[in-house]
Amino acid sequence: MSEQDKKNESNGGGVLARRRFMNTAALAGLSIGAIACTDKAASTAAAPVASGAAPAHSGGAANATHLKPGELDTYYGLWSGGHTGDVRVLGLPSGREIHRIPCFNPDALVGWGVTNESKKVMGTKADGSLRYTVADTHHVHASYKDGNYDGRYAWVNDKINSRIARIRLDYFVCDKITELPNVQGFHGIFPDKADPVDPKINYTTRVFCGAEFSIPLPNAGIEDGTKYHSLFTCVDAESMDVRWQVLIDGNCDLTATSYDGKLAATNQYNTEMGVHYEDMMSAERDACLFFNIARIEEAVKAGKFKTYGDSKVPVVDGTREANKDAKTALTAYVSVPKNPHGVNASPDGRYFICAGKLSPTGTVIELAKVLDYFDGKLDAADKAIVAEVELGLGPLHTAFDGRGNAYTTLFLDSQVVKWNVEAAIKFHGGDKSAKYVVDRLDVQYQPGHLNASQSETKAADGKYLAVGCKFSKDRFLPVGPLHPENEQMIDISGDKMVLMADHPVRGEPHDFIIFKRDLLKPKQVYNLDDFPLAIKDPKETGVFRNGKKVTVKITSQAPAFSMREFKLKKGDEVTLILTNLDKIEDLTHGFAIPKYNVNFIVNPLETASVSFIADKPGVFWCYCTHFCHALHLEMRTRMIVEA
Ligand code: CUK
Ligand code: CUA
Ligand code: CA
Repeated sequence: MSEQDKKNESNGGGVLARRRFMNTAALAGLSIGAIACTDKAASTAAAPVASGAAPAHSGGAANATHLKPGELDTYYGLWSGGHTGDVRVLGLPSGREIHRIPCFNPDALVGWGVTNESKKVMGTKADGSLRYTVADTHHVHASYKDGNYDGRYAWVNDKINSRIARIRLDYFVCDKITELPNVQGFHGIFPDKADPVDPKINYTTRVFCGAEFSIPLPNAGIEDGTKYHSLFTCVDAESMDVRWQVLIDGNCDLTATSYDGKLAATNQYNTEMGVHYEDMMSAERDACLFFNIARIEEAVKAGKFKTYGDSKVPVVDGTREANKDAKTALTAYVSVPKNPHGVNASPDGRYFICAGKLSPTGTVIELAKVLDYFDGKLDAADKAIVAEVELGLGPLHTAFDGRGNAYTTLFLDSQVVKWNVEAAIKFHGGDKSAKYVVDRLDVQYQPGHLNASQSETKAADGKYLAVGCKFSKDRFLPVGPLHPENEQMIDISGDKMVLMADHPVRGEPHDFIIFKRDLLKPKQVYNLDDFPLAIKDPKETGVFRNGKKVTVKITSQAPAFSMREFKLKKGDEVTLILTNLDKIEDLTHGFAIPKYNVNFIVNPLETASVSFIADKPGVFWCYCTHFCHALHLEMRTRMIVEA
């Protein structure tokens, strides 16, 4: 621990002299300076390695991420894939990447964006080509039942094109994508955990989506930013249709939901409605904006909404002006310090925590008091704040261990700070002897998200903490200008945090969740009936012609396709359907057509199809691209296109 850290601890962690935050004018320079400052980073690099090598409380912690060959991990991690538009599946504590689930972007391994089925999920233009091929995923969250993950679905956002993708966790595939209307910069995402009205519905039925950027509505080219608006969106968890939206003041960044289903919230860093960054940080405080879900749904039912442009989605009014009367308000704006980044729900169900980012503070909001406000029992929503304590520089995201402690990343300090929520509330209440900072750990470097095992569930178990460090600098072999990010695994089972491992990861993962492996029961073989186009018997295969429209039906069973050759005529409009009749686990085949830009796989008992114009005459060896058998190279069929 550095001298300064000792000093901080000795004064209860409340006064962070070195970290005392700068005034507005210095801020832009500070954050850029801190990012570029390799000196500071290098000088702190040695400490955690030493402490990680000799963990005080458990001799094996440093090796706890190492699994012997053949050993399985005990936790799943679902990681946002960042710009690759997919969701990465990790095993933890090893940090091994097991799978990638393509969602928003094409994927060459499985043929995502190549097959008709995946293109239908992704969305196409009139000419059949993909509507979008870039994405920026940040946040992955999964469906709940009784306050824990139920293994049905996970959702991930695409910030660039404002899309939400759903993943079926039985097959680990994306099955639906919805583009949100009326918004830009869809960022925060969180499923609800119960119904606000019906106690029998103790599972996820809605997913809330916050839009970060404000735009004119309708989106005409207007320069005056004071005319822009942001919307908070509710998507139906089953149909993936957009149920409703709320017009708000300010912006939506991240999203959190309460365990009773009554409240959702988003942190706002731009209550100023600035269009340039200095305007966005001009106010000393912004807000955590709460949504009263039951009242919003009542308002929608009662027809108190409008619509914008082509969208039929009902939009209710959640602006400050329209929600002054707490007893009827749909929204409550709780003032929190400067440009907060992140809002997280504590596993005991009592608090939402916002991190200050441009203020060195964490703010604890008591949900019972927010409900009191909506009942008209509290005159100002701001009174729901039960703690606002200094944590360190650049606090971003918070995770929980289920033992009353919160873990917050400090972007500028390159640290994780462990703090006790009840002690922070006491300290805030005037008991200056309450030491709420429990521990600090240097991480490498500039951490964004962190999450603990089961953190955002009632079953938070406080074993592992993963930290997504945005900069890796000197932690890996140099590979040119683009550095990987550094995902670090920390043992949080003791009082002191112990750094266990570094893992390089391709940018930009942002957020992730970690949960016990027995919460999922994935299937490893498909069911033929899952696919309307399935070819159930090799005898049904052949070339079926209807004028220029041709359907090719083919099956695969190692080491052969059901047809050794098939004939087409130049100009045919072809749909090729392939069913893999192998029903053995792990027996996947591929199907590539040279010069036709086709490659996709079919897993056991899966059916997939592709459509193309047979515009090039010749012989084309369609071959299996997935190593399946000793005769894998021999597994081919000839596509003969006659001129
Ligand atoms: S934002 Cu990325 S580090 Cu999308 Cu959750 Cu904070
Ligand atoms: Cu079938 Cu390789
Ligand atoms: Ca601001």
